[in-house]
Amino acid sequence: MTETNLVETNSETTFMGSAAQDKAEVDTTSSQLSNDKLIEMLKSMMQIRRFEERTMQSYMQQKIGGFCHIYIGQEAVAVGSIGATKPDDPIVGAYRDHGLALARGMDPKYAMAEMFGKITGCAKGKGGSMHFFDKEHHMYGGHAIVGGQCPLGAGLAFAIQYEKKDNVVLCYFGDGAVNQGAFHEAFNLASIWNLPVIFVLENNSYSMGTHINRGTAMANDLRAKAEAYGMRYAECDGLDVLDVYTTFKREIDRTRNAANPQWERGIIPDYKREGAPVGPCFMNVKTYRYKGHSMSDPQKYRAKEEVEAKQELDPINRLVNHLIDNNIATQDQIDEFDKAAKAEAQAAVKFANESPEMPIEELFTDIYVNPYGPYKKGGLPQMLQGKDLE
Ligand SMILES: Cc1ncc(C[n+]2csc(CCOP(=O)(O)OP(=O)(O)O)c2C)c(N)n1
Repeated sequence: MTETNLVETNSETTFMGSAAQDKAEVDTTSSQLSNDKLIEMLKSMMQIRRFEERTMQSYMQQKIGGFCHIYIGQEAVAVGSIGATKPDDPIVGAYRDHGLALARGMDPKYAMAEMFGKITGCAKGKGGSMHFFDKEHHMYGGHAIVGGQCPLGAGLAFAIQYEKKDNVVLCYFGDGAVNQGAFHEAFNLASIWNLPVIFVLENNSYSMGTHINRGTAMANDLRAKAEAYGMRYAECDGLDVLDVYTTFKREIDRTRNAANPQWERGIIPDYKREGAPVGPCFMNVKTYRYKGHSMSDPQKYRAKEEVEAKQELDPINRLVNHLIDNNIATQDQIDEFDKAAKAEAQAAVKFANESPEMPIEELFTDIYVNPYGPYKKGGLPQMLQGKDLE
């Protein structure tokens, strides 16, 4: 592995109340969330933040190999959007997938073990950071090919429509993906078939090191990309979990309701008729990642001041302020939640450390090998039978 590690791992956020964070406010006007739900969302964001800090530390200690993309800064996107789904609504995403998996309910132990390459990992340690998968929680993978998950999202939605279920798919991708062919093909099919899918752009402004304005035509008007396919478009503030939640709740409900009657009638809908709700939606969520593209990113493409300014709007601090200002939780309670999140992340590392390595035989399971393919005459080469490795 040739990656250089330039990310600081010792700097830790403290989650403070409003006195320390004047700028951090959340828009609560449209939110009708119960106090329990708000606290649940805070705990979920804290869980991701503390998990990711431990992930960075473990990476620096070389417990984790390969590429590793950290979700810090984007917690409100996963928590707000997934918080608005039914537990069996499928989700699928890109390689920046830790936050999505945790928000969907994956046990952090299995997530950490996956990155440590251990058999107890969510994909038996074979996928690593970029390929979390959790069928039980309807998390259909992190996918490393930029935009590759867009057709998968459309496919999952097609299956829902075909089986006349009332689920909605959330398909996540970064701003780099909007320039991929797969994105456009998926948009086209989703639109003409009125598929129940929300395409979620986690718009953190940067691809690896390229600002969206340098790499994407019409970057300031992404609505055009939805309009080109006759698709509904919506936006929300990805640093404000309540805005994310309420916007997603509205659009998920629209998608769910739009798809059902057409199944009943068994017809392809004339979804472009005026006022008609349409199934698929393109959701532009404006967010920010505080860390580099991956653990090996020296971040020379953006100013420190820019990152610091965004950190003033930290999504976790904003919700903390809201809870304290509205007497929903005290600072002491918040400290306790945070302590629990830290302990859980630490326990995940311990579990991953102590888990057994993947047995060598596992290298030959869960893969597709065609024994009648190029090896027809001589049978499988020894390597593929595992003999070279005995
Ligand atoms: C088809 C393809 N091309 C190039 C790459 C290399 N690559 C990995 S991540 C990335 C940038 C993607 O950025 P974005 O979609 O904005 O996601 P973010 O990392 O910001 O979440 C690139 C070009 C790839 N994985 N797949």
